Order: sequence, then C-alpha cells, then structure tokens
Amino acid sequence: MTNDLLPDDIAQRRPCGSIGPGDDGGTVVVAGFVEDLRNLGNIAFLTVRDRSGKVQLTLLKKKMPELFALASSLSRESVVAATAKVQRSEKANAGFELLPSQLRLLGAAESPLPLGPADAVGVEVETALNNRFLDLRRPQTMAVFLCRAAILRGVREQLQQEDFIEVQTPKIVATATEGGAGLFPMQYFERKAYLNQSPQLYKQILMASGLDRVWEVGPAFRAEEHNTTRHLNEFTSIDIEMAYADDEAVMGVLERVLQAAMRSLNEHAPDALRTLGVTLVPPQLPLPRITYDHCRALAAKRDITVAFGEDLSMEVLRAIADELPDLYFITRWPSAAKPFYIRPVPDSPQHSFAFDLQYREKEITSGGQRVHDVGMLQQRLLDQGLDPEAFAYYLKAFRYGMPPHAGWGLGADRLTLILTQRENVRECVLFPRDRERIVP
Ligand code: AMO
Repeated sequence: MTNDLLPDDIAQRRPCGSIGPGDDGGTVVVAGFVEDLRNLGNIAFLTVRDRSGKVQLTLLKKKMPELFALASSLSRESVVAATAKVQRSEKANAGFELLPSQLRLLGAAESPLPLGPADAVGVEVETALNNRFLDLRRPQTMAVFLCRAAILRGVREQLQQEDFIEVQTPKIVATATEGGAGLFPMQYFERKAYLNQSPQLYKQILMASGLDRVWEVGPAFRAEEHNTTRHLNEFTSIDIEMAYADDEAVMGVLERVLQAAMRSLNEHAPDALRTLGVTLVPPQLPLPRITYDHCRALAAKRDITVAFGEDLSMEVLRAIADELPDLYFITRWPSAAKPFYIRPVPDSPQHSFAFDLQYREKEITSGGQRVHDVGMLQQRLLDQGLDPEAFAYYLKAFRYGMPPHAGWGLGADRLTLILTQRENVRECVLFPRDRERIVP
C-alpha cells in the first residue's frame, strides 16, 4: 500500500474479536478506537475496540519508550493501528495479550467526549441520537443495527426464494395513498409534488406489467402528528405485491418472512442478540387470525364499546393482546376504515379483505386483497372523497388486463423494534426523523 496515511500492513488487519490464545507467537495488525488506557508507570495497558470486540495492548516503558509515550498521550476514542505479537497470558482476561512493535495514531479524538461509548451508565435517547456516531460505538447500540441488517437479510433471502423480484419505485409522487393528512408537500419545479407515503400505487401498477411478484424495501414519508415511540416521519417500508393471490396467500408469505427474519437473526447475529439479552423463539405457524368483529366482542367483554367502523384504540388492542400470543392477525376490517384499494367482501361489503399483523398492541403490517375492477376502484375513490382524475395514471393500469392481486407493507423499523425488544422505534433507526428532529 502506498498511502502515507495508513500503515503498510493495514490490509492484513484482523478483527479484534477474531484474535485468541491460538494465535500465540504470531504477529497481527489491529485497528480501532482507544477504549481505555491504564498507565501504571512502567507498564501501560491500552484497550482497542472494533466492531468485533476488544484487545489489550501491553506496553513496557523500558523496552519501547517511544510507543509507551505515544500510548500514554492518547485520548479516549482516538483511532489507532498497531502491529503486535500475540502472547498467551494467564493474567490477561482474554487469555492473551498483544505486545506492539508499532503503534500509529490515525485520528485523534477531542476531549471531553459528548458521550462516553465505554461508560457503564445508560444514555438518554436524546443524547444518543444527537451523537449517533459515538452512540453506535456502544456495543448495545451497534447490536441493534447488526440485528436490523440480519433481519433484512432474512427478509430478502425469503422473498428471493419465493421468486419475488426486487424493485424500486419513485419517492417523489403526485398523489396520496394512505389519506391526505399525512402528506409532505414539496415544490417540484413549477408543480406541487409530495414525498411518497407508501409504494402502494406503483406496486399495484406493476401487477399489470407481468412481473407478478414484486417487493421493495425503501423509505416512506408520513407527516404524522403523533410523537410516539412507534411513529416516525420517515420510515423504512418492506412491501410486497403478488398477482393471482388473495389475502390468505400473502398472509402466508408474511408468516414465512417473519420466520426467516428470526432464523437469520439467530444465524447471523447471535452475538448481537446476546448483547441485547434477547432470546428469540420463532412462533408456531399459522399465527392466529381473529376478525375485527371478534375484537369488538372481546372489547365488549371488558365493557369497552367499539362502534362498527371505528379504529381499535390502544386500550382495546391491549385488552385483545392479553388473550392472544404475541403475534396475531386482525382480519376483515370494516371497508370504510381501510383505504380505497382494499377489496370489500362480496357478500358483506361493509367488511373488507384487509388484515393487520399485530405484535401485542403494536401494528407492524397492513395488507389485503385489492380491488382490481376499475369501476369498483373508481367508486371506492369517490366513496372516500377522492378525485379519480388525480389517480388517472393508476387507474389506467387497471383497464388493459389486471390480474387479481394482494400485498402488504411491513415497517422495518417496527419489526426491528419488536425483534430486538427495544422500547422506542428511534432506537432502531440510525438517524430518525420525527417532529423535532432533522439533524443529524
Ligand atoms: P400502513 O399505512 O398500515 O399500510 O403502513 C404499513 C406499515 O408501515 C409501518 N408504518 C410506520 N412505521 C413507523 N412510523 C410510521 N409513521 C409508520 N406508518 C406506517 C407500520 C405499518 O404496519 N400501503 C399499505 C400497505 C399495503 O396494504 O400493502 C400501508 O402503507 O409497521
């Protein structure tokens, strides 16, 4: 390597966590953040941390005065690289220590730190988010994002295996999909446009293209008024749409995707799960399916009245969750409570083929079978006070041969929240956007 900024042997860098007593006698290159320095006068111990773990470098003043002086001057969280000999040691906690022959300071850290990654005390969510890059150096925070990546890996692998084609649809759009209230308007040259709330309309248009099974993972934007531990203004939506399928078929896909996400976590992020103290037990399939009407009956048993068509309040959902396993579907929602694209049940049109997947009282997925008849779709738009003209580009795809289809949208952030057992969805997003936050 001919880069004066980096040590020649940096390409041979070993993850700190991969080094063990078995490397005794060998020479290794490590690089990472200075977690701690203990200077005992004649001997100093420098702990260096990277994503995989920590190593301790032992520096003897007499043997290497220059390295000792450099190590002693390092501020916490500075970035260093070292070339060192591995030596088995009964005294060191890890069963070995590293004796450096070279030590380089690659990036000094200022002091004091706005947040101490190695501090034992917890960090307030606000402080953590304001200093996210430092917060991520804390093993607990890092673990959440290693889990998030493993979850998405499992989702992707399962959908690929089931022959879904990954697509990307526009995020600058002309119409709402999930109701006008939560739209972010933007100026698009001479016209008004919006940030997309969901890939809904585009994934449905693609059902008229012959792609048949599509999926997407991407940002979705909602101008939510709520400032809760579940709502974000920018979230990551995992969407599928499937031709020649009904609500039951896509619920099956969702069940398998959930199982795959959990399998992937256990397989690819076992250490991260351990760091978070999470034990995952994949659920028994099929998951229970209870109807909206059944939910109303359960609420009534607790003297809570839910009028038909009303959304289920947190209070009601908590009461229902008490009687069911963690994950369950609520099916057959009232047509009026669901978007225009959801298909009403033919012999009971006030009910629809919409479902939600719940984790206790939290909704993590919505989906359903769609209206694919263009006349009915126009009527549904009108019934919901929307202007079919504004949806002309969408309706067009239903006029020239549209297969029956169904799909769902799963919030990646909420999925991570429940699988990592965190409390606030902001903990599961690198740089969350909420009512108060647009930096960092
Ligand atoms: P829905 O609006 O229910 O359905 O959204 C689907 C899922 O996306 C997640 N989600 C959110 N996560 C964090 N913050 C938010 N503000 C937020 N809003 C939604 C949730 C939710 O279950 N087009 C339909 C899906 C479909 O029918 O295919 C839709 O967007 O986990």
